[in-house]
Amino acid sequence: MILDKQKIDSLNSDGLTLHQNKIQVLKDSIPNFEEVISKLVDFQIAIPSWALGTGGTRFGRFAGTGEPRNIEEKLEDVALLNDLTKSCNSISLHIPWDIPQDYDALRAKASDLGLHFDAVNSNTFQDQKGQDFSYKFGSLHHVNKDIRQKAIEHNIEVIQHGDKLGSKALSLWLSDGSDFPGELNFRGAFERTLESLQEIYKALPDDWKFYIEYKCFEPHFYSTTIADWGQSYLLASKLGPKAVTLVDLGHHLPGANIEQIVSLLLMEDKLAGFHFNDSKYSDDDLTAGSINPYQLFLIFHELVEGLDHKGKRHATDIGWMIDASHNVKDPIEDLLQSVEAIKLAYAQALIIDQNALTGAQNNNKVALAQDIIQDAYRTDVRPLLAEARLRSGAALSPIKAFNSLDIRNELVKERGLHSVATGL
Ligand SMILES: [Mn+2]
Repeated sequence: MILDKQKIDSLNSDGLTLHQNKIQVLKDSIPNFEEVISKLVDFQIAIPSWALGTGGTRFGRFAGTGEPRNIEEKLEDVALLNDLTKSCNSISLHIPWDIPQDYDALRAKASDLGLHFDAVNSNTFQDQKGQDFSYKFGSLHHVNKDIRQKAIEHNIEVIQHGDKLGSKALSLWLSDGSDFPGELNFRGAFERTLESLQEIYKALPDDWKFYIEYKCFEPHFYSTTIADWGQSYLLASKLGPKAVTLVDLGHHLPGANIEQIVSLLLMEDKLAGFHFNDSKYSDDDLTAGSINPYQLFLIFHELVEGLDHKGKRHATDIGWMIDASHNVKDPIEDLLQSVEAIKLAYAQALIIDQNALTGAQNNNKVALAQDIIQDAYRTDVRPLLAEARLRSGAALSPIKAFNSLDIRNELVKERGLHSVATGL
């Protein structure tokens, strides 16, 4: 399904007067208004192929309708999201779920839809049908060299798929770990993992990055071989400059100060980027900003300050991606909410009075420092996002447009009620 631009324009004209009234107030009060709008226009968030279908839990999955049946339809869903927001112009593929048949045709289709390919993801956290070996006791850290070799080869194959599509990063989340004390020699597991990663690193093209994700627990319950940012950072440091640490917001123990982690990784040029989601208890994979939007804002505050300090480009020098699972929402609506929440946090961070904040910090004015950042957080910046969308030809209100254009029903007409997206 391709969205008719005229329909979006006509919906936008209905809400234009109200929008113009709201934006005027912000124009008068934000000194760097035009700069903020242009940064919001540039800022794009990658959509993972696995988020386009309904997710589930280990207890079950309640299927959605009209889900994308193949990689081409996944691209079309991302294009829909992008036409509504002009904020997500790339897709992140997961191998082996998304193995392309014809690379040139897929690249051409993506380019026709105004999309490109973000990081490619490998998968050694489950066994595939017909596989004559098992990752039950791990992959890159496995005690058996032959199984480690299979996992290394899989990652190299993922690089090759990505290279043919124009991706520039391999994203690795290793589920390897142990469930019971005594099961695993931690040092041995770490050393074997490093050795395996070194083999994969050698296969990376020169202009690629190697994103190393960490996670504190799950699927294993006693230990994870890359459990926290320290362990990921240690591996990334030993591997070399292409290897960097990926922060998935749901992969921390409760109460972790993620914004501080982000600040220090950025300082060391070791921050790969993000998997955005939100959580109440652990790795809940909920819509970004749905539980703790203030934390998201504090993370963006460190990002904006740290990227500016380094002279880096906000939009392109870090990998921005959503990693969520929607068990009860329409995946497209959920992704629209995530994109909105991420960009709201970014916009709030962009309007912080940095000079005033530095002054307050240097004079130990604690209450003033808090007031300065909360003044930005409590500003309603939704019209800034709407203005950025309007200027890019997207919808003033993407979720309203999704519903009034009856997009899910149109997709059901094309794909059927019972189509199921691969990957979940
Ligand atoms: Mn993730």
